Amino acid sequence: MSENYHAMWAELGLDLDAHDQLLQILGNAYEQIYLAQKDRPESMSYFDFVMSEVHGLRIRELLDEKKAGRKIIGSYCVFVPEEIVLAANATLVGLCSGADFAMDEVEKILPRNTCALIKSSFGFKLGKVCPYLESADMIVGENTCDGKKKAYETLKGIADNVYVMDLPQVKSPAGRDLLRAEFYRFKDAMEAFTGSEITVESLADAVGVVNAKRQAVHRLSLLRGHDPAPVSGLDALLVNQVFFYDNPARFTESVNKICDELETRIQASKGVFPSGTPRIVVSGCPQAVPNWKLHHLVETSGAVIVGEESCVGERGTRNLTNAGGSSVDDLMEAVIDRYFKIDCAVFTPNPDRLEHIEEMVKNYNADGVIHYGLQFCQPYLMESIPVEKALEGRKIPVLRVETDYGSEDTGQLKTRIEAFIEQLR
Ligand code: BJ8
Repeated sequence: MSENYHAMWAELGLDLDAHDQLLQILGNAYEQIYLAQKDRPESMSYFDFVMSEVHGLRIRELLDEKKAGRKIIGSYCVFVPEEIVLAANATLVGLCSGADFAMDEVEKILPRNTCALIKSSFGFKLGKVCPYLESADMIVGENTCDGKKKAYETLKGIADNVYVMDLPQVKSPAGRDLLRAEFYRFKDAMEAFTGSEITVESLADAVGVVNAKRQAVHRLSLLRGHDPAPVSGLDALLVNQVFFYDNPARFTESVNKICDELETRIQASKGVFPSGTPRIVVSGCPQAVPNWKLHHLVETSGAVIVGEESCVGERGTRNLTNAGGSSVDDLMEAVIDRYFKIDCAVFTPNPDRLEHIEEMVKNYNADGVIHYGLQFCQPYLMESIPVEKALEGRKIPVLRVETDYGSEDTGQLKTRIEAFIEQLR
């Protein structure tokens, strides 16, 4: 980190010793996993910088925004509409949930058999080590899986200003009506909270900003379809992770810059792995920073990851919002349409997800799929069985992996992943 941020972190109420320890672990992991990669695109240096300052400079920027009167809104799910947040003159940030922290404390208030992502979000709060959470003026929870739903009830007891959004579980007209009602309720809540009315101009601008960000990520996704792969899955995963933290306009510009460089690489047939390296699509639970475990294991075992069917990946970014509306209501309908297409496993039934996995396999020339399920995540673990059967029926090899954020199972996982990659050769 280029400067000392201790005073800022202390003011946010972080536990400085614990936070220093966390940054040390994060820094070491980044060095061993990211910086050890060969032939990375030069423009990834921006993302290296972002990561080195993820709890420093970016937090200072958010605090400066707060001083200037802007509200910071934290979330744990891609269902929270960034367009509405931006249009109300606020900033949306993803909250820390990708590493185990303060687990002893967490297990006093959550059952042991809760998924790592939920436990992690509580660990960052109880351990006082997430500056995003401590900077947030409002935390938006969403009623998706049962674990999150019940966890937000508990979160209200340990964090201020938790707002819970209800969400449908069925893609029916009634389900869409519920999403509409909840997005309008959220719009009203944001306007009241920020004191800024959402106008046609502010909403249209916000739709444009978020669409541009998603378009840049789509551009990157398509470039990953080339053989040899011009960028590693690890680096592409990082871009998808930073999507949730960075200033949107700067992020878009930086992703487009990488894409320019990758296009030059593709013309020169330059890749990060040799042509013919087995290509894998990962599908399943989201992987938040610093959860790089699966990608690291796969890419140090002789394969390359060419796409993530995940909320930190295409499920979160794939559809754009129709920006053509000429009233707030038109634009709100377009936003609702866009979010109603998210094929999270909490929906029942959820056939679109299977179609999307197949489409990704085809578009990115993948040889197989690894289904990534976090231990105790019922929606994705349940769905992994029919997904596996359906893909195998279409002759697409699948490996189902169930894991957590710990390192105890890495040896065993690596053996299974290596055997799967052999099968793809
Ligand atoms: S839209 S995937 S970001 S809910 S891993 S907490 S599902 S038990 S994260 Fe998600 Fe929104 Fe859906 Fe996407 Fe529950 Fe499973 Fe834990 Fe999960």
